[in-house]
Amino acid sequence: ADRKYQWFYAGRNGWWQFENRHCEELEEALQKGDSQYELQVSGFMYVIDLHQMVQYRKDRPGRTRRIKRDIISAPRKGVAGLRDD
Ligand code: V3L
Repeated sequence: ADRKYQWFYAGRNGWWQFENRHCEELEEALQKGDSQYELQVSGFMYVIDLHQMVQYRKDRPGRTRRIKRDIISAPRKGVAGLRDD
């Protein structure tokens, strides 16, 4: 189904969109009312904290990265590390 919102994580000077499958999973977790969701990024488990709106690698919880849910047309650097140009 078409959605109005996408999910983004912070880069150094802008936002990266989560890959599509992750966006769908996060949207589902949000609708279910989950406070946390775990997803796998290149072999590592990441915790997505849907209250604090941060993510962190599960084995390295001290280092957090901001996330946001925003409209699809929000400025982004690219998708999951792949730059738009
Ligand atoms: N999806 C994909 N890759 C991720 C994600 C995610 N949700 N979270 C972390 N990484 P950390 P600039 C990012 C990558 O937080 O120049 C971007 O995608 C993360 O990639 O320390 O700062 C770029 O590829 C990082 O390489 O656990 O904007 C890159 O940073 C690595 O996992 C540089 O982006 C460790 O992140």
